[in-house]
Amino acid sequence: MKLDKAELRRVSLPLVTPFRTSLGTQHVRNALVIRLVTDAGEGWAECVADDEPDYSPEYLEGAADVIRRFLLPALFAVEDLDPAGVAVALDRFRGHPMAKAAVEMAVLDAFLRAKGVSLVRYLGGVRRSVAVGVSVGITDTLDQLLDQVDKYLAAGYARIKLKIEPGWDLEPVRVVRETFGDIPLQVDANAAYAPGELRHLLGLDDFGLVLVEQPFAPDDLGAHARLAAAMDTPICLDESIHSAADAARAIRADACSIINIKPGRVGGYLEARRIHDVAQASGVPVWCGGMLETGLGRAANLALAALPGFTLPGDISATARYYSEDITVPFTLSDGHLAVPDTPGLGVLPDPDSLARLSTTAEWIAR
Ligand code: OSB
Ligand code: MG
Repeated sequence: MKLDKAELRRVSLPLVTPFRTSLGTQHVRNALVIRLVTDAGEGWAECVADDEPDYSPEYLEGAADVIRRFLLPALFAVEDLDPAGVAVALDRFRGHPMAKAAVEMAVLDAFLRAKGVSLVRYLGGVRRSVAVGVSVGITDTLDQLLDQVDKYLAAGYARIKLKIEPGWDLEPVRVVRETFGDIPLQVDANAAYAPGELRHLLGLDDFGLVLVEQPFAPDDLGAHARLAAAMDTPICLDESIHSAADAARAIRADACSIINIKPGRVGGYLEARRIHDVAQASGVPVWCGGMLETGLGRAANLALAALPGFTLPGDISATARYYSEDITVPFTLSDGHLAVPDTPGLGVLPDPDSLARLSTTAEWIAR
């Protein structure tokens, strides 16, 4: 396969509910959509880098720049491009996993579409639908939190994740647990705690949580290992894991017993699968995290979550939880599950009208 040109497009999708985490509050999802034109057909992808470098060092305009300036030119130079060749061609550039993941995803889509193979089949998925959860942001009041959780449980979500931060942790968890009883419940701190707050976090052990996600700084495996040794609730890492090698190190250090896999954070779906494999070999359950994806990323995440080691519900909610209009057809919840797309490539395409309506800029980059 040979790459001819690429379109980089910014889309802007208003969120139906503002999403507040320990990192900040988001009202709109601005995303980068990539369309590759190859001699075998087109491929689509989105880059999950956000407006600001807070969750990770990457941000949307930086990702657009590195894609335009370095990643696409390196791929234009490859004579016979295939999905595994993307990481090889981009290996000399350090960092930028979300930007690399996006171009790899577009190559995967073009390649698999041309071959008539679905992403779920290519990755080795074993499920036709996957149980999914919902990530509930920090709210101004406990009543607002209970209203949101109530609505999501009524919709059928298979588990609830509460965003926490210092000052919004034990009390909201206690109230949700007391109000809704024995539901699958977990929390995510997005690295908001200092190592000295370990004893305070042990208070979460009273609530029978599925897991505590990323309480401490991404580079502090030691603090996570100390908490894991002291706590009954399993520790899950998100921001700390950038590769299969990181996953192996974290497992060996007893810093986590569960891993959140986000393809963007780890440089793509192929590295995501390697993390799945490493975790599975160690008996560590994994689940698919979310970055408020458009329908393109949602489709691909569903394919990943169909792999056998994804035994916990992911942050892959129905479209209506995020957006009133998406660039693809909406994904709808059925009995707490989303169907895994099984047509060639990602299994979805942007709707031209929605894409045009939601786009703010578009540029072509030629070889
Ligand atoms: O830590 O999981 C996270 C969104 C942006 C950045 C980080 C995170 C999240 C989410 C969103 O929790 C989950 C979703 O897409 O539904
Ligand atoms: Mg997280």
